[in-house]
Amino acid sequence: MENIEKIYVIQPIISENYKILHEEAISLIESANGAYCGTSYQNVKEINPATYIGSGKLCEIREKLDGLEEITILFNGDLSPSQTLNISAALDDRKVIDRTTLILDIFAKNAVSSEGKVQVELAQLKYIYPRLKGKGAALSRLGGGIGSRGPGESQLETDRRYIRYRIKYLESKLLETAERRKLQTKRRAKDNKNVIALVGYTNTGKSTLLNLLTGSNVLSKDALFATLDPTARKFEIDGIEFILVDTVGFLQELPTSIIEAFKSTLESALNCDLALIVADAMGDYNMQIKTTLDTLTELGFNKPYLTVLNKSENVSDFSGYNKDYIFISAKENLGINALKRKIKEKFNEKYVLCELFIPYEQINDFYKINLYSYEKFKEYTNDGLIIKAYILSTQINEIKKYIINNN
Ligand SMILES: Nc1nc2c(ncn2[C@@H]2O[C@H](COP(=O)(O)OP(=O)(O)OP(=O)(O)O)[C@@H](O)[C@H]2O)c(=O)[nH]1
Ligand SMILES: [Mg+2]
Repeated sequence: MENIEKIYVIQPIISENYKILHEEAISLIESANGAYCGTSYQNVKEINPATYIGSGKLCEIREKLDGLEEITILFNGDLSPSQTLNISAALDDRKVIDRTTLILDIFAKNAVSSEGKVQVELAQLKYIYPRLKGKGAALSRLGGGIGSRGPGESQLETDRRYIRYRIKYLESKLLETAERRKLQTKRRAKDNKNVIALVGYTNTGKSTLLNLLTGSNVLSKDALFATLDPTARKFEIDGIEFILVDTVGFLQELPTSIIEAFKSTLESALNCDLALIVADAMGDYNMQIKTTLDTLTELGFNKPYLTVLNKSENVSDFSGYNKDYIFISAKENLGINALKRKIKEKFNEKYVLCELFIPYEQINDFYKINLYSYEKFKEYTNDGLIIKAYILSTQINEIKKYIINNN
């Protein structure tokens, strides 16, 4: 069994949301299989360029931890390479990691697909590269445990030139996959596949919802960043087929190196026809929705979306919420029909339900219609075919002459 690493948190207080950031740090530690063992808070009015927080506070922390062996320090913010080294030196040479390193570590632990692994390795190398300038101490400490897992591990001891080369290589590999993905998206668009993307803050229940809607069994668990690879599954609402895509979740202040690395996977979800932005009704859903929308905007997202508040099984008073939110509980299977109705409403702008009569002489036209319709009902009569189907509204003109009923 893996040795459980004890992690002590230094929480700088810079903005009002430090409490949520701290709670998230504890979840991140658990998601990395570490054991949280305490926190020192520090007000930061001005960042100390050498050590971020003041040296007096570092002395205090050193004394507090005195005699305790094998404790890793998580600085819950972003440190420069020299700050990492200086803090480590001030704390009896303990191992110091920052928030990005911890997040990258979880990504490395959870990456399954080869593309996911490439993306994580790239983000790790890009993060580590400027840090290799430091003293040998930084490198020797990357020997194992949290902050140094993952595909990049064996490369960490080698020189910067190799890492530069490796970054180029991984980037070109990702470009190839991105091209393939573009083709797949084009093909889906050509087949008029309706793609719905599940996006939102991490741990809000996106994968649980995917499992419920599509009868699948993808990994869902109480951990941050359980899902890294996009998963696509089919499901139907009243005979219309949809493809539901589950993706990596977001977190406030997610390092840009990670967003950059996962851009191509996220883009495939962003090429959807509709996005479901999932948030936690019992959590800080305003922050979650804002973080999600901000990240999506950064990625050029401009598709219609519905906001879904999950985990709402215990919500009794809905008056404080925005009236456009759709409340569900993916775990308790509540509100799912209403959600499906809303999804269909969105797509109704795209489809018209029609009844058509096609004489057998023109039966070839039926096969054309088939390409862009969803059939509900079909009957072969003496003179021709009667079908009831959802037809793409953009294609209605082509088959106008066959319509006998249009509602
Ligand atoms: N109480 C409650 N818990 C839920 C509900 N839906 C999901 N969960 C739990 O929330 C946790 C996270 O669920 P996931 O489906 O893995 O969440 P996710 O958004 O896919 O998370 P990541 O992939 O890690 O970003 C799991 O422990 C689920 O069992 C719900 O409706 N109510
Ligand atoms: Mg998930």
